[in-house]
Amino acid sequence: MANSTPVTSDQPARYMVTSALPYANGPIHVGHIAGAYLPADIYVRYLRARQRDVVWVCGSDEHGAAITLRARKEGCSPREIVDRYHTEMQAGFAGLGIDFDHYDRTSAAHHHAFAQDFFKTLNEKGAFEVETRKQYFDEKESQFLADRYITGVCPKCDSAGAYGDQCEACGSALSPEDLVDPVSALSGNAPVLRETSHWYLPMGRHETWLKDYIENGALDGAPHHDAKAWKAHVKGQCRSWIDGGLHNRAMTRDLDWGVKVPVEGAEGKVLYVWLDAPLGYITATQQWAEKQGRDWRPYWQSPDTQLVHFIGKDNIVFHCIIFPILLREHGGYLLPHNVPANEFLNLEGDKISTSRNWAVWATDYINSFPDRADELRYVLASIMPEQRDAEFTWADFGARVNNELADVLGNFVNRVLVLTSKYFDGVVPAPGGAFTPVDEALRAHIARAPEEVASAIERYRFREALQEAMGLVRAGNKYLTEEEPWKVFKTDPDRVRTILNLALQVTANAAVLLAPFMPSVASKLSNTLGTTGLPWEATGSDMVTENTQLQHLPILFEKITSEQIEEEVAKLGPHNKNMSDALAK
Ligand code: B3M
Ligand code: ZN
Repeated sequence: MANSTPVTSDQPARYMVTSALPYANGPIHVGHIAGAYLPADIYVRYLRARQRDVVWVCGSDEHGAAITLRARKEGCSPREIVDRYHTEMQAGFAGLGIDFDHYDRTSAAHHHAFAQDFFKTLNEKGAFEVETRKQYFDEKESQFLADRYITGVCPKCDSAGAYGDQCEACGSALSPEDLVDPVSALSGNAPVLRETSHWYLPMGRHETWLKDYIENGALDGAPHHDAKAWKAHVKGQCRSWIDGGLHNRAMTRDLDWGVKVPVEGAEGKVLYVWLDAPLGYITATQQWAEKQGRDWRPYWQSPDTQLVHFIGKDNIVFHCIIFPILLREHGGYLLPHNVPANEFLNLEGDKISTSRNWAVWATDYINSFPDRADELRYVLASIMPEQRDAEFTWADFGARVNNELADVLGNFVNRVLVLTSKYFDGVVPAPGGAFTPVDEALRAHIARAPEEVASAIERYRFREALQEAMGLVRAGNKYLTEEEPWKVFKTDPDRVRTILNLALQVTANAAVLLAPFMPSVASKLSNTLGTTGLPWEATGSDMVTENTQLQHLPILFEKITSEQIEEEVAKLGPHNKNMSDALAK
């Protein structure tokens, strides 16, 4: 971002923020949003509001078996699949106000070139060991089976349908040979073993520094990041993966869709998608820099940059172990300072599933509730699976919109504006006398709220941050109800001037504190109060200027009806022809 505030000693000079590159093999749903995108959007909007130097990139992950399998099912090319979903996913993000600085795609030529160059450097530096091993092979399809081409029972949690590279049920990263009763996802047959050569990453070489990096936040004996700031479940998953043995992991695949391996003897092979995709963060930053006429290097290579990856729990070891190994082996790159992975969001008592159409699709929500992205953002932030899995239900969505947004925030703002209009023609009154202890208590709440929200956001505790911001609104609501300006006006209009001035100050402060969560609602409020553009640093005290003419504000939140809830629940499941057909082909 442009000019940032002066950097204090405990602040990084700049932030490099990424969100997991979604596979371009299906639309975006609320599980994606609550996992890796909304938390990052809240974090980055907050940093922008504080005028920090931050870049946030993402992009479509367009290689990997999931895409080629879908292309095969639909009888089309992988290119057609990725083009469709690259466009559709961006529409879903945009519709929910997910505002990346740049959204790229890994099928782009610039990404292939960079990834190939990165691989060549690793290979020249001896980062790999070429091994010939027996690998599962589908004789009917005459194709080797890796990653999602092979499924079986997860050895860690006994779930069926685990993939060759990870189990979506428990998030464990696997290898095909780990699977119990493996089956080819292509022919359904039991695979045979056949020899093939690949470039393996000998991860065991890196165990010592990795343990220090993850457990102590240290690199080469020097402090790197605050290990205590990493989520316990993230460190826990890394610990068990390391303790389970850091086996050599193939970084190439026998496939034709992907980044071609750029070395002799690798004909017919492509880069493993989990080598290629994380490099997409760097190539997306390069594209951003090119668009902006900026230099990308400080964001990935300067030690005074804070590198943060927002992901779901099934991507933890790829971001905390494999990608750091690759970056360190290559040399010259930062390693992540935090990877605040979220857990999973479940839906109406079941796991979200694209193939079973058990999902709330971003574009569907936008069509059903136009211009109401902020309500979904509010509810997802309120239930965000930060430390454990969470549950989205349409009944809870309706209850939170009605009882929290409409009845607390909407009601408070409406009363303040209606009363100011009724008693002072919509012009902001100056306080009409000395503050009472109750007034001072509210002013103290206004003063401490920004730091409470900021501290929670900077610790990636977005639910807590939202509660603190809404706590200020609740305090304003309570103040208005207890001070009863409508009863006092006849006898003491000056008292009402004070009450409404303070209530307006609460509204203006809440607008800024809520902006990372509900950007559209926040800008409507600021516009009404004449406080548009005031930065985060303006919060904590008076923001609304007396004698300002307040602008009209329509009702902020229409109530959600039980019919609407029933209609949305009825959409779930494979029976919903239009969506499930599109997805389950
Ligand atoms: N495409 C997302 C997933 O596992 C995966 C993330 C890549 S981030 C570099 O669903
Ligand atoms: Zn499992």
